[in-house]
Amino acid sequence: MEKTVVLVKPDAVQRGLIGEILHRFERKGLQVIGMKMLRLSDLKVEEHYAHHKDKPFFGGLKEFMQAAPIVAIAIEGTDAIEAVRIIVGPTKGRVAPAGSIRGDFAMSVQENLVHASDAPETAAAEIERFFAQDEIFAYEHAPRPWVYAADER
Ligand code: IDP
Ligand code: MG
Repeated sequence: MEKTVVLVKPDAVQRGLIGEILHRFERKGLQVIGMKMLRLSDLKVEEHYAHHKDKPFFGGLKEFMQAAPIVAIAIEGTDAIEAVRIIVGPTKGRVAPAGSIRGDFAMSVQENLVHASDAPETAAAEIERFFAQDEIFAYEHAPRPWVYAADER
């Protein structure tokens, strides 16, 4: 089982898409193991988007990410990092495939509704960044035997 992090970005919160986005992951069979609304501090945005810190768009990206609260969701499942990234779709909303969250609801590169961890190391760092230990819940996911074959769980 892998853990991963989704951030519902300020544009999605403003557009009333929190439920729609959460629903995409729930109905896939992924398990929600943590969820909270928060405002991103300067430190957290700078850490989170450190790979873009020197890009010309960083100032605008930071302002966008702090313009409204976000919702952080921790998700667990087999190969969850890859499964979640496929549901999210590629960065540029207007060319993201229909059926993905960005493909169905986004036109922008920046205002693209969701963040999803891209690798095991970033997923682990992002769980620590956004959740305290007691905000991540280990519990039996009742549908698991109906979602996975025994050798996939
Ligand atoms: P990802 O969210 O699809 O993983 P990254 O390349 O990791 O994409 O970029 C992180 C976020 O930074 C994007 O989701 C988007 O909001 C923003 N971003 C990326 N490239 C650009 C750009 O060229 N202009 C403005 N914002 C960008
Ligand atoms: Mg990324």
